[in-house]
Amino acid sequence: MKIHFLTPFPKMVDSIVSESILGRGQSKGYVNYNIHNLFDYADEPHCRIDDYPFGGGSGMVMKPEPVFRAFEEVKKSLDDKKSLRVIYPTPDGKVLTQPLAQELSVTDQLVFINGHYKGIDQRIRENIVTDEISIGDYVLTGGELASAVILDSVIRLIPGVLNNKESADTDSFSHPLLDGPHYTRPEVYNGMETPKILLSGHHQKIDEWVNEQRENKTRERRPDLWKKYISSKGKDGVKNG
Ligand code: 6GU
Repeated sequence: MKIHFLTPFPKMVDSIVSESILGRGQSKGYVNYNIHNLFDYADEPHCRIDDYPFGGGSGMVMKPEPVFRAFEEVKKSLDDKKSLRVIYPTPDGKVLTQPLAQELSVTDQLVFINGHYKGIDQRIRENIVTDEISIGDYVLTGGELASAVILDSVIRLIPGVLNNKESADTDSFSHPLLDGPHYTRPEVYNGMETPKILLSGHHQKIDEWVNEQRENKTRERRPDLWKKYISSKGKDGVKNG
């Protein structure tokens, strides 16, 4: 997978993609990151990438020229026979979900456009961007951290990036219930015990216990997921569909 970032903060993006699983994805050869500094595509002598909004209002808007020019440069290295998604992280986008991460993880080429200030000129959104994605209902100052969240959710799904022990297929959200509790050695730590059932060796009983824990947690914390779960199971008298 080839990944490009257009950003006013290239060092921030570099530090994110160089470490951890994202960095490993590149060193193992599954992905390739290319970071483009938007200031390199701004007009001399002031090299401004933002300006006041037409029509007034607070906050600055990112100018179209640096982004269109940087995208033209990126296009030279894109393969138009391969799939491409151009992502603009924004709080007014559609919310990132596991199915969307899965969809993006099978794309050959991704471009992230990182906005700042009040946002980016609408013409960029209409002519370059294919996916406007939010990572939740709260506000961040810039797109870099949101891009990192989206990217992390995508890269870990590429086969080979995670090893078996980190495997993605038992995650919450690849399952209709939230994940349950986990314990490891020591069996008792400072008087805090591991539930006896987990040490019993009765696999069926353990599965039942874990499922009950997951159901309780989901019912308490995520009524939205719980509702979907019971209706798909026809539980509590609620029928399918
Ligand atoms: Cl994707 N970007 C910014 N700047 N803020 C956000 C967001 C994205 N998602 C939630 N808040």
